[in-house]
Amino acid sequence: FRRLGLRGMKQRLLVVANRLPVSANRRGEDQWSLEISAGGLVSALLGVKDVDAKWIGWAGVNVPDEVGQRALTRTLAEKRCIPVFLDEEIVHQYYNGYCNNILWPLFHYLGLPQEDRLATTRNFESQFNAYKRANQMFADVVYQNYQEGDVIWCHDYHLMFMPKCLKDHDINMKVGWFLHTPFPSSEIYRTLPSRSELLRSVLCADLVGFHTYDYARHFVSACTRILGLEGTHEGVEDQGRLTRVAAFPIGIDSERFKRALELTAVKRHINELTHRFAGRKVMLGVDRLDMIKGIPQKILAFEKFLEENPDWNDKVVLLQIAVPTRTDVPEYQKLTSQVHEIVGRINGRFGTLTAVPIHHLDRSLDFHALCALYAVTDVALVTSLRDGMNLVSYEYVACQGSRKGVLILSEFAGAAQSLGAGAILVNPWNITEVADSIRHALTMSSDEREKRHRHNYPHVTTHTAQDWAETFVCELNETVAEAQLRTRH
Ligand code: ADQ
Repeated sequence: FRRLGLRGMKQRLLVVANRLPVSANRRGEDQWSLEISAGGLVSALLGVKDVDAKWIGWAGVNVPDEVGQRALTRTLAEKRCIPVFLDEEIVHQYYNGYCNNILWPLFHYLGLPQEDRLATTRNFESQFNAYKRANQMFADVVYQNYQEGDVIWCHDYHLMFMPKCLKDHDINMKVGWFLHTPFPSSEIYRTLPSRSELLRSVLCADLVGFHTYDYARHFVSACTRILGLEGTHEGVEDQGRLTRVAAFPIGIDSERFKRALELTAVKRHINELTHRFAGRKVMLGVDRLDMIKGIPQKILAFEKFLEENPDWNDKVVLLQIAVPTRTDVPEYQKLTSQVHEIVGRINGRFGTLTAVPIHHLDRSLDFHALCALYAVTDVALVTSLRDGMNLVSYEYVACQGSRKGVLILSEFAGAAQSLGAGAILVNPWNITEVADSIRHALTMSSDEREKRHRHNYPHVTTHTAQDWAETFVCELNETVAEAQLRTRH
């Protein structure tokens, strides 16, 4: 039944996420151009085929005028996207404030903001109110587009208040909510002032999903400890109503990567890169420039490796591709300068007139360039301090069909649970351990690389994004059907 999935299904799926999978740029009063945006959720859902799905979300721009809003709505409709229009003030309070300044660091174990603690405490209530208002605005757009029987799939920490908004409107809506970040231990979560209200809202969903069993367990224990509810092996029970809670590890569209590697343009790019880095081993990091990705820690570990292994100095290069995000936030600006400073120092220290050990790019790469880079990489370094899953590790493995390169992977990324046996797992805070792992990876025998690859490659190519979405939606349908049966009896 599950494998029947969404194919051929008449049922419509409304995917609701903070951001639409495109960025909109205004070209004239009523002219817009669209660009696919980088990001984990986008990559995952792009891999889902044969689904009658529509996206509802914010297009990432302020459009105060009606002409512009109507034109953008029309342009987005061609991509099956429906915009939610948020003004600058609400974006500031809801998105920059509550989502990115409070929930994001908290869910990644960085705690509530430390600096300017009083200002945060003072602003907290107005930001939480803006968060609820914004969630209500997303829900309003869902009501306008909802048809009976639709499945509504809400995504991520931006929309924790949506299940309540939707069920208050119509208790019969089928509502699922999936979290792309970790759900932290209840000891961390309970510091959040709005902890109970958010949990109660999420529990209004029929199905609540996480990347790993651990995150699901943390969520259930938060409900038990904070709300005093009963956790069962199926989920959380409140006065006879069950909210199903389960793990649905995300995947990628591995075929898309494999196909890209067959293209002439990509093969040419691979040849150019191979030529460019001839005689050196290539190490690669691809991350959004975010504190959770552990980029400074990774570069410091690489420095330690160079320090302790002078014979490798001009035989290895680290390519770090970091796409800037949240560039208007001072902490992110600080992180960018910190990374630049460390890279500059290391290149000054270990570079020669003809080569530097680190190439750092602050930008996004197009898909084909990314595939070519993955293909020529001997060692990928994923050193997130915390990460819901981490799709870069999956993408790297998918492009290693012939090279069988080594993945060094943080034990604090959700991916460690699925790719742990094939990767070298590290504690990213332990720079010595990461430096040792770099040496191990660079000198690994082909037998060992082959063995590790044999573990990870089948996993990445069979647990795809499409499976993930199909499993979630089928489970949601089943959960609702079972609940209806229970109420009838
Ligand atoms: P992200 O934090 O965005 O996603 P990740 O899972 O690594 O992290 O996905 C990033 C995506 O963006 C990948 O598809 C990657 O190829 C792309 N990308 C990153 N840097 C890029 C660059 N410089 N150029 C081009 N493309 C780039 C969130 C969670 C993750 C979770 C995903 C999916 O934080 O933990 O795995 O959602 O649920």
